Amino acid sequence: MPHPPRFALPLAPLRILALSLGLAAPAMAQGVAVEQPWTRAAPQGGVGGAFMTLRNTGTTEDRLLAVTSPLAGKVELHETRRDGDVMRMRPVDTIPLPAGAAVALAPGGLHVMLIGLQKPLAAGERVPLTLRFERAGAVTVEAEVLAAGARGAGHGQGGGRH
Ligand SMILES: [Cu+2]
Repeated sequence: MPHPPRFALPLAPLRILALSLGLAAPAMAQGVAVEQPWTRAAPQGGVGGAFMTLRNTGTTEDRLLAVTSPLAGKVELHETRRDGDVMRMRPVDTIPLPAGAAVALAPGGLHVMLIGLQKPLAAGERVPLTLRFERAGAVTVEAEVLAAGARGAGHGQGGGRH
């Protein structure tokens, strides 16, 4: 005889709670937190920016040295600079994280550039990113894929998850 439905019902809220906790908890290692990583839907072989906030909660300066992803052939650290009327991206060697600072990687500014995507990125998927810091070491996070053209991972964006 099958279980009455009332035994199955509590599982759904629990699963939603677990998903929410997974989204809210920043990945952290020795004083560096990686908060709200996100990227955008993009075609296979394409490029895409990945964005997040890097928070140095320690008392010593750290630096983001490099990022890798199993879904990108190459990953670079980029800054965006105004050049006359045009915004241009160019690679930077590292991204400094002063003690106590929160550094925003955001559209129009510093960002992680995913180059040569191994597969299409669809909204709702997750992209593993491993960030390597000079002091904090490696931190792996999963960037949430938002819709193409999304401007941020804040409230009210990302297609109804919140
Ligand atoms: Cu770029």
